Amino acid sequence: MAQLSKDQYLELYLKMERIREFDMRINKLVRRGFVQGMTHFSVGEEAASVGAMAHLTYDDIIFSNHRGHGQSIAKDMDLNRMMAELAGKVTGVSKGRGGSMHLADFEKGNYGTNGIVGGGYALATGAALTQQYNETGNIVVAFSGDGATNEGSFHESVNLAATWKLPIIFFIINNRYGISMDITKATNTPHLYTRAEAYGIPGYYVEDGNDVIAVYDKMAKVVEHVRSGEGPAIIEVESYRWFGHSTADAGKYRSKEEVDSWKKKDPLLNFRNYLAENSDLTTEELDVIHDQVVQEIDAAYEFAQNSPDPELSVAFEDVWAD
Ligand SMILES: Cc1ncc(C[n+]2csc(CCOP(=O)(O)OP(=O)(O)O)c2C)c(N)n1
Ligand SMILES: [Mg+2]
Repeated sequence: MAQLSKDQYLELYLKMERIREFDMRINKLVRRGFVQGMTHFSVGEEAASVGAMAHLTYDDIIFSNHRGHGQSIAKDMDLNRMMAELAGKVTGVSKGRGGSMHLADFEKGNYGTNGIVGGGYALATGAALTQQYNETGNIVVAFSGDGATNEGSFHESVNLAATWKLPIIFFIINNRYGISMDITKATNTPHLYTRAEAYGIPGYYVEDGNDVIAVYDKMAKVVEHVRSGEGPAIIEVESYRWFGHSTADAGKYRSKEEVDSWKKKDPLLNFRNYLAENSDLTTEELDVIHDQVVQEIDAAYEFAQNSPDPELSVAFEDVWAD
C-alpha cells in the first residue's frame, strides 16, 4: 500500500466526502423538484473515481458516462456551477442546457458526462489520437460501467486504440448491473479486464474498488504504462452503487441483503478508519473536512437557487465553433 503525505490523504478524503455529500443532497433536491431530469448517483463508488483521478493533471482528459458526478467532482468541477447545471440554471457548466448527463469543464480536462451508453469510448479514442498526433504527452481516460463494455463501440475503440498505441485508459467501474440487468446474464466472462488480452494490451484489476488506496496503487501502474507511450490499457474495478440505477428506479431486482452487504464496505467510512489508524490525520481533522464540505454544498445550493434560468436564445449558443 502506498504511503502518502498528509496533504495527499486529505485531498483524497476531501474529494470522497464531496462526492458523497453532493449526491446525498441532490437525492433530496430531486424529490423536491429543484433538480430535474434523469440523475444517476455515484454514492458507493467514490473510491474508484477519486483513486483514479489522483494521477491525472488538468491537461489529461477524461470522458465520463451517465453516472458522472463522481468523476466530475474528482476532477475538481466547481460545485456551484455543477449544482446550477443540475437545476437548469444559466450559471451551470453547460449554461443549464444539459443537466446531470452533460457536465463538462474543458479547462480542467473534463470532456463531459454522456447519456449515451458507450458513447464516450470513440470520442475518447479520438482525443487520444489528438494527444499522440500533437505529441502532448497527455493521456485520456474513458470511464464507463460494466454494461457499456458490451456495446460495439467499446470493442471498436479498444481495437483501434491498441492498434495505434494510443495513450488511453479504458476505466471500467464494474458495479455488476446495467440498470436491472445482472452482469452474469449479459456476458459470459466473469471479469472484464481479461478482454484486454484479445486486443494485445494489458488488463488490470482491482478486486476491492471501494478501497481508494488500492485503486490509487493500481492506477499508478496503469498511468505509468500509458504515459510511457506503450499504448492503451484496460482497468476494471469492482464497486457498487447504493441507490437505484437512477432517480426513476426503486431497485427491486437487488436483495436487501446484497445492498446491505455492500453498504458495510462503505468506501468513505473505510477510508476514514484507515486514515485514523495509518496516518497523522485525526478523526477531529476529518470531521472538520466533513463540515467544510457540507458548507460547500449549502453554498452551491444557494448559488443555484439565486441563479436565473437561461433565456431561450441560450439554446442556440455554442452550436458552431467560432
Ligand atoms: C445506447 C444506449 N442504450 C441504452 C441506454 C439506457 N441505459 C442508460 S444507463 C444503462 C445501463 C448502463 O450500465 P453500466 O454501463 O453498467 O453503468 P452503470 O449504470 O451501472 O453505472 C442503460 C442500458 C442508453 N442511455 N444508451
Ligand atoms: Mg453497471
